[in-house]
Amino acid sequence: SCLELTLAMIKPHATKVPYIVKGVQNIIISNDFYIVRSKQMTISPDLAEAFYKEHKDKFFYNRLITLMSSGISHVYILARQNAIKKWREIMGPTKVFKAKISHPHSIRGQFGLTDTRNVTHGSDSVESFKKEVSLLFPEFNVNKWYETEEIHFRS
Ligand code: YYY
Ligand code: MG
Repeated sequence: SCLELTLAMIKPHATKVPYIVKGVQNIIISNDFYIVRSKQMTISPDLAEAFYKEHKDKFFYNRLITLMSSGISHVYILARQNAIKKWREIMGPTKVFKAKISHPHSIRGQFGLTDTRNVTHGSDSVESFKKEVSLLFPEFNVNKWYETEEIHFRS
Protein backbone atom coordinates (compact mmCIF):
# COMPACT_ATOMS: atom_id res chain seq x y z
CA SER A 1 0.00 0.00 0.00
CA CYS A 2 0.91 3.65 -0.20
CA LEU A 3 3.45 5.61 1.70
CA GLU A 4 2.53 8.73 3.59
CA LEU A 5 4.68 11.70 4.55
CA THR A 6 4.92 13.33 7.96
CA LEU A 7 6.96 16.14 9.46
CA ALA A 8 9.07 15.34 12.51
CA MET A 9 11.30 17.60 14.53
CA ILE A 10 13.79 17.30 17.36
CA LYS A 11 13.30 20.40 19.49
CA PRO A 12 16.20 22.74 20.36
CA HIS A 13 16.88 21.63 23.94
CA ALA A 14 17.19 18.03 22.74
CA THR A 15 19.51 18.64 19.76
CA LYS A 16 22.15 19.70 22.29
CA VAL A 17 22.22 16.20 23.76
CA PRO A 18 23.96 13.70 21.42
CA TYR A 19 22.50 10.75 23.33
CA ILE A 20 18.97 11.97 22.61
CA VAL A 21 19.66 12.78 18.93
CA LYS A 22 21.16 9.30 18.44
CA GLY A 23 18.25 7.72 20.29
CA VAL A 24 15.63 9.49 18.17
CA GLN A 25 17.48 8.75 14.90
CA ASN A 26 17.73 5.07 15.85
CA ILE A 27 14.00 5.04 16.51
CA ILE A 28 13.35 6.65 13.08
CA ILE A 29 15.45 4.01 11.31
CA SER A 30 14.32 0.97 13.28
CA ASN A 31 10.66 1.82 12.63
CA ASP A 32 11.20 1.72 8.85
CA PHE A 33 10.81 5.41 8.13
CA TYR A 34 12.56 6.77 5.03
CA ILE A 35 14.24 10.11 5.61
CA VAL A 36 13.03 12.11 2.60
CA ARG A 37 14.52 15.43 3.74
CA SER A 38 16.43 16.48 6.82
CA LYS A 39 18.03 19.71 7.90
CA GLN A 40 19.13 21.65 10.92
CA MET A 41 17.73 25.13 11.36
CA THR A 42 17.17 27.85 13.92
CA ILE A 43 13.48 28.71 13.98
CA SER A 44 12.81 32.43 14.43
CA PRO A 45 10.16 33.56 16.92
CA ASP A 46 7.98 34.63 13.96
CA LEU A 47 8.27 31.21 12.35
CA ALA A 48 7.59 29.46 15.67
CA GLU A 49 4.45 31.59 16.06
CA ALA A 50 3.23 30.66 12.58
CA PHE A 51 4.02 27.00 13.24
CA TYR A 52 2.08 26.92 16.52
CA LYS A 53 -0.62 29.46 15.57
CA GLU A 54 -3.39 27.09 16.72
CA HIS A 55 -2.08 27.41 20.30
CA LYS A 56 -1.84 31.20 20.52
CA ASP A 57 -4.43 31.51 23.29
CA LYS A 58 -3.02 28.70 25.45
CA PHE A 59 -1.28 29.30 28.77
CA PHE A 60 1.83 27.54 27.49
CA TYR A 61 2.18 29.54 24.25
CA ASN A 62 4.91 31.93 25.39
CA ARG A 63 7.11 29.26 26.88
CA LEU A 64 6.56 27.14 23.76
CA ILE A 65 7.64 29.93 21.39
CA THR A 66 10.62 30.72 23.64
CA LEU A 67 11.77 27.09 23.57
CA MET A 68 11.23 26.59 19.84
CA SER A 69 13.28 29.69 18.96
CA SER A 70 16.04 29.00 21.51
CA GLY A 71 18.46 27.06 19.31
CA ILE A 72 18.92 24.58 16.50
CA SER A 73 16.08 22.23 15.60
CA HIS A 74 16.50 19.09 13.50
CA VAL A 75 13.61 18.85 11.05
CA TYR A 76 12.70 15.84 8.94
CA ILE A 77 10.23 14.86 6.27
CA LEU A 78 9.67 11.14 6.87
CA ALA A 79 7.88 8.57 4.71
CA ARG A 80 6.24 5.33 5.80
CA GLN A 81 2.90 3.58 5.68
CA ASN A 82 0.61 5.49 8.07
CA ALA A 83 3.53 7.80 8.85
CA ILE A 84 1.47 10.46 10.65
CA LYS A 85 -0.23 8.07 13.07
CA LYS A 86 2.84 5.87 13.51
CA TRP A 87 5.19 8.75 14.33
CA ARG A 88 2.76 10.13 16.90
CA GLU A 89 2.46 6.66 18.46
CA ILE A 90 6.23 6.37 18.68
CA MET A 91 6.53 9.87 20.21
CA GLY A 92 4.04 9.06 22.94
CA PRO A 93 1.67 11.44 24.74
CA THR A 94 2.27 15.20 24.75
CA LYS A 95 2.47 15.31 28.53
CA VAL A 96 5.72 13.83 29.75
CA PHE A 97 4.43 12.58 33.12
CA LYS A 98 1.82 10.56 31.26
CA ALA A 99 4.39 9.34 28.72
CA LYS A 100 6.74 8.17 31.48
CA ILE A 101 4.00 6.20 33.22
CA SER A 102 1.95 4.72 30.41
CA HIS A 103 4.37 4.80 27.42
CA PRO A 104 7.85 4.42 28.98
CA HIS A 105 9.44 3.23 25.72
CA SER A 106 8.09 6.10 23.63
CA ILE A 107 10.41 8.97 22.68
CA ARG A 108 8.78 11.29 25.19
CA GLY A 109 8.68 8.53 27.80
CA GLN A 110 12.40 7.90 27.42
CA PHE A 111 13.78 11.37 26.78
CA GLY A 112 11.11 13.92 27.80
CA LEU A 113 11.90 16.51 30.44
CA THR A 114 8.74 18.63 30.77
CA ASP A 115 5.46 19.17 28.92
CA THR A 116 7.18 21.86 26.82
CA ARG A 117 10.56 20.13 26.49
CA ASN A 118 8.99 16.91 25.27
CA VAL A 119 11.76 16.21 22.73
CA THR A 120 9.98 15.94 19.40
CA HIS A 121 7.19 17.26 17.21
CA GLY A 122 5.04 15.29 14.80
CA SER A 123 2.26 16.41 12.45
CA ASP A 124 -1.19 15.44 13.74
CA SER A 125 -3.01 15.32 10.36
CA VAL A 126 -2.45 15.62 6.62
CA GLU A 127 -3.62 19.24 6.82
CA SER A 128 -1.12 20.05 9.59
CA PHE A 129 1.63 18.27 7.68
CA LYS A 130 1.02 20.39 4.57
CA LYS A 131 1.03 23.59 6.58
CA GLU A 132 4.17 22.62 8.50
CA VAL A 133 6.07 21.61 5.36
CA SER A 134 5.21 24.90 3.68
CA LEU A 135 6.70 26.73 6.68
CA LEU A 136 9.85 24.63 7.24
CA PHE A 137 10.57 23.23 3.74
CA PRO A 138 9.01 25.91 1.48
CA GLU A 139 10.80 24.50 -1.58
CA PHE A 140 9.38 20.98 -1.07
CA ASN A 141 6.47 20.16 -3.36
CA VAL A 142 4.28 17.61 -1.57
CA ASN A 143 1.99 16.87 -4.53
CA LYS A 144 4.95 16.42 -6.85
CA TRP A 145 6.58 14.00 -4.39
CA TYR A 146 3.48 11.83 -4.37
CA GLU A 147 3.30 11.96 -8.18
CA THR A 148 6.93 11.31 -9.03
CA GLU A 149 8.92 10.03 -6.04
CA GLU A 150 6.60 7.89 -3.93
CA ILE A 151 6.95 4.94 -6.33
CA HIS A 152 10.72 4.76 -5.75
CA PHE A 153 10.27 4.28 -2.01
CA ARG A 154 7.84 1.36 -2.25
CA SER A 155 9.13 -2.00 -1.09
O1 YYY B 1 1.13 17.79 19.08
P1 YYY B 1 1.85 17.73 20.40
O2 YYY B 1 3.24 18.27 20.34
O3 YYY B 1 1.80 16.36 21.02
O4 YYY B 1 1.04 18.64 21.45
P2 YYY B 1 0.13 19.96 21.24
O5 YYY B 1 -1.06 19.80 22.10
O6 YYY B 1 -0.08 20.24 19.78
O7 YYY B 1 1.05 21.10 21.87
C1 YYY B 1 2.15 21.61 21.14
C2 YYY B 1 3.30 21.79 22.08
O8 YYY B 1 2.96 22.75 23.11
C3 YYY B 1 3.73 20.55 22.87
O9 YYY B 1 4.52 19.65 22.13
C4 YYY B 1 4.49 21.18 23.99
C5 YYY B 1 3.70 22.45 24.28
N1 YYY B 1 2.78 22.23 25.43
C6 YYY B 1 3.15 22.70 26.68
O10 YYY B 1 4.21 23.31 26.82
N2 YYY B 1 2.34 22.49 27.76
C7 YYY B 1 1.18 21.81 27.63
N3 YYY B 1 0.41 21.61 28.71
C8 YYY B 1 0.78 21.33 26.37
C9 YYY B 1 1.61 21.56 25.28
MG1 MG C 1 0.30 19.30 17.98
